[in-house]
Amino acid sequence: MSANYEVRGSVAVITLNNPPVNGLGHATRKATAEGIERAENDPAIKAVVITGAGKAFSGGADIREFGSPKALAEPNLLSLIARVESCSKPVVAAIHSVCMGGGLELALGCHYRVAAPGTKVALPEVKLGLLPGAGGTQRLPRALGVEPALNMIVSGEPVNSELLAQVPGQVLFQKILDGDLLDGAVAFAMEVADKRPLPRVRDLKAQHPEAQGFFQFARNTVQAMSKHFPAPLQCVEAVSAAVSQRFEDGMKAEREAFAQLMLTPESKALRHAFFAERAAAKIPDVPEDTPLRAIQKVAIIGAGTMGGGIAMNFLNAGIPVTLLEMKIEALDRGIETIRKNYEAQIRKGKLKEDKYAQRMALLQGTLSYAEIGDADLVIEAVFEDIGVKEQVFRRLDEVMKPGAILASNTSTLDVNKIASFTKRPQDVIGTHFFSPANVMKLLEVVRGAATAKDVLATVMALGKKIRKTCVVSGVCDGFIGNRMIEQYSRQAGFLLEEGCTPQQVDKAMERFGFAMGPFRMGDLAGNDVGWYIRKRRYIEKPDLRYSKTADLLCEMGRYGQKTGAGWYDYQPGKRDAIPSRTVLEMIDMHRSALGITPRKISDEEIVQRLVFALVNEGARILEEGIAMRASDIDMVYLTGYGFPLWRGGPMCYADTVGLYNVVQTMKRFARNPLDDGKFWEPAPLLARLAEQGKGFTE
Ligand code: T1G
Repeated sequence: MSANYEVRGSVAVITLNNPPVNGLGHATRKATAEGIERAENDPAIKAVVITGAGKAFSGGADIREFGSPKALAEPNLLSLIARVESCSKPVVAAIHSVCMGGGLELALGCHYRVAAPGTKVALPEVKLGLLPGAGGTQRLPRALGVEPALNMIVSGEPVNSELLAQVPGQVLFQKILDGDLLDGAVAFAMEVADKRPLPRVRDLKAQHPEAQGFFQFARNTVQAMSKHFPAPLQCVEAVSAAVSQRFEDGMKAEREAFAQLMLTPESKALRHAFFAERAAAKIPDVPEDTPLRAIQKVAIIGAGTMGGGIAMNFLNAGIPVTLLEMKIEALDRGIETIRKNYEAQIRKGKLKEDKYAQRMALLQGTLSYAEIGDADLVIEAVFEDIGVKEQVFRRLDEVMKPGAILASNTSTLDVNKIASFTKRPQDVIGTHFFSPANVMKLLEVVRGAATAKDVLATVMALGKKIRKTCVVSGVCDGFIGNRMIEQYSRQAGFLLEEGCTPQQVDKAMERFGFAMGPFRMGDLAGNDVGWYIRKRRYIEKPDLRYSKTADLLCEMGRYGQKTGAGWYDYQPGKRDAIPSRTVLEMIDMHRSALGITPRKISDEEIVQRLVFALVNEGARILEEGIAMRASDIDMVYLTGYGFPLWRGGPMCYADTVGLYNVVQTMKRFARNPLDDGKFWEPAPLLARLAEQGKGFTE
């Protein structure tokens, strides 16, 4: 698939045609350049229109070509755009739906641009750790103005074509065309067919009245963002070159910056994350055209924090929800919490009153199972105890209509066991939401041994509809995320015993890029959650060593923010974590009881012990088939646990470090006299890949 050529009267129409989003791959670039050549050499042709087939004008350079010779094969994007711009006949870009990255840069090389209303326009390269590398940083400031152009380039966010067309002095869009875009574009092309000289964006001046001050302000603004990856600052410098240098020199500066950024680990990680998110939606043994079950009504059992948050996801997507509780006080409290959440969003200007009313109108409460029998999907969000789950699922099996999907929000329990409480295990699945459920993007979709393929496909599609990143997990204790975080938490506890303070560990992890270190995270989620799981673990796996510090903390009633004290102290009603003398004394006493003399531990060791603990358990999860691919594990950590996006997730990060180096470092940790000699045993898959010099995500 590449680009089609047709003639309408005296206008040649070149249609980019590379599904799904007309990525400007080599074949497409070549066919487009040939189309320009053909139109230029045909005396009957007076003008050219370039448009896109299907759902986009173009999603930009074909990122699947990145790193392959195809990306630079002539005509590369730069030479194609130069060819369009040098055409002796007017070239009009007819833009609809999506026009991004290299797609917009191609349009900027055209002499004119017309767009359909609602077209989303963006230069999102910065989100891939890059900058626009085909003239975007030089042409957009000339076409749109320096400030709006820089905002678009540094944010990477899409903007509506109508909005851009209103920018004073802009020449990005000559027309916003209602009706048939191609007809309108051909008519416009005929209108300008004889106009000369042909307007080239590159001939314009990019100007800003106080350029020096403006760019210094811009550098300061992006400084924080650029702390972890260089792209945002490079974007500012490239746009600054558009103002201070000749076009050719600015293009050269852009090209050099692009080439450098392409090689950075951060850009590789961000591109990995981009594809990882899309790969996670694919289930090898479930065809993409699997018929889905209709989900018109959802019921949720339990109106607590999780149940209420889960309900909001469906209300936000316009799906009616019935919330079921056992007692009216709990039900009222649950509905009131949802109301308060929405009202807070209204106060922050994130939600309009009419939308709030629409959503609340879709919510019903009930105390009776009889009233939820007609729901297409029911999600249980009750106490994390298998006995309670059994009662609920036996009841659901009695009342739910045939074909209803029965989902559990369990965070660790055995979904197969839960399915066995029903006569319809094929309709049972796990939907593990992360707290706060209406905010966190991650949804672990837990596939039971009996879960039907259409049930899995339906829940995955529904998850996308409620704007979640769905990752399929097999059944094991903790699924993917919590199973790995348990090893991460074990190491965090050992670090305390060996000499660290909670704040030292948290700061090290936050400097690495985590949204929150393990101890602040525990105080937020509730330290009693882990305590409950460890009590179960001590019985199930008595030989598994844990630091006692977390238990001692809970025995002091320090569950975290919800009790006003945890690993840290908190002022009443505040969330600022204050280092706690009480906790430090507890840790000191515990070290003395163990006969441990605390030692100085580097940030590097802290990060390696916590992240490699994740990696090693992730390798086991991969090997057991609990996760379908390493990049799925990365998606879990990027969207559910605050792992830094520009490091691509734990498995991608391990590849960046090199698995050989990871294993060697683990062997060094295993020599720690305080280590139990088992923790750092490399997972067989990790050891094998390291031996072979391979990575998880290649
Ligand atoms: N190249 C190749 N494939 C792409 C693609 C691209 N640019 N964008 C999306 N896809 C694939 C995606 O992997 C998925 O494939 C399918 O299209 C649907 O995607 C020189 C160098 C365009 C807004 O960063 O933001 O130009 O999984 O599920 O929700 O300066 O895709 O189905 O096989 O996201 O409708 C800059 C990235 C490139 C745009 C459509 N462009 N894409 O969203 O569908 S760098 C981008 C998006 C560049 C130049 C530089 C979105 C979308 P599959 P989807 P969607």
